[in-house]
Amino acid sequence: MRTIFSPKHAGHSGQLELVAGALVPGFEKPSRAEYIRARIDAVGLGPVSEPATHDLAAALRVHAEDFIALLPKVWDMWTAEGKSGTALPFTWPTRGLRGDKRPERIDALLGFYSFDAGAGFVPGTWEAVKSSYDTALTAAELVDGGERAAFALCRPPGHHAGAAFMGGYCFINNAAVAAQWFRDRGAARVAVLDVDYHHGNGTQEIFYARPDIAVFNLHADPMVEFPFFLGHADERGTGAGEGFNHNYPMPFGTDWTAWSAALEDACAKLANYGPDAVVVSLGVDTFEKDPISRFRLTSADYPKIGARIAKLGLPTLFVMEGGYAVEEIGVNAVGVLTGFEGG
Ligand code: OKP
Ligand code: ZN
Repeated sequence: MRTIFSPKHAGHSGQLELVAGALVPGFEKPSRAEYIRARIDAVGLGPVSEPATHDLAAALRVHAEDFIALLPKVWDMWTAEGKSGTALPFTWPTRGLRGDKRPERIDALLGFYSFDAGAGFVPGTWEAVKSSYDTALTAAELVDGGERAAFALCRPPGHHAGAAFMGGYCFINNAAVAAQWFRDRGAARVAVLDVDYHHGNGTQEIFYARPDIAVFNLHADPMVEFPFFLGHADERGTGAGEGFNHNYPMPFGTDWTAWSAALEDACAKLANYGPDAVVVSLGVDTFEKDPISRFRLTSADYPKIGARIAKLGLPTLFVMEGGYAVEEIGVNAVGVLTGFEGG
């Protein structure tokens, strides 16, 4: 399997996040991608190449124009106000405030276009976000060109980013961009299978009213886990999209036995849907030693995930999402891919 990877991810580094009452170095750090990159060579997964540069047209198919237009400007607007550190919001237009008035200043705009303070900007953030987007599209082109599968080693991740908001370490929703891109290239139906520990709220929101892109999400129960405000089992889609969104919330402590039963159900429904392509939001923060998560998958389980996905027999794009146990992230993420290839 070919991998697309950009060294530009590394510019998104040193950003701070709020954890348990303190601003601390972000869990979503460059070494994550580097461990995965190294593991690809160690197991001989296949060639690794850099993405081609794309314009933002594919992003605008799933994201609002005003939101995308802001992203390249955030850091300059932040420093123009004399601020430094990590560009983060601190005010949000929640219930009782006005979400219809777009404020002018950057700190307010960051709140206007986000749902948490988890997508902080540093000087290299936009270039990394853009390279992550280019990575997803370039890998999607490989699959569209006839490869059975490809791996988009995206960083930062994307599945929490909605049509007009960022959050949860995510800025552009790479998996959603790729799914829509397959549709625009002629796929009649596309499925997104999100196996990250956290609910992919952004992907769900983007496709919620649509029958042509079905979304399957396996994740920790939002009653007790981030992103908290979406991801329940009764969210099944709306209007023409009703019945095309499938959530599998699971409790803390979920192990392979319970998790794989959910995967089996999702794969059966996915196969029945009959998509022309599958986009896998590949998070490995379901791992037992993940520092911010509470599932109990082991390294031996990841190849089994890949093998089950391979059994679908569909053109498959793997898009990297979460996973924060950095020393094992390569073994686990690449384990899914080698499992897919039957090795
Ligand atoms: C992104 B992805 C840590 C708080 C973590 C954000 C989690 C984002 C996960 N104490 N909050 O889905 O892996
Ligand atoms: Zn996650």
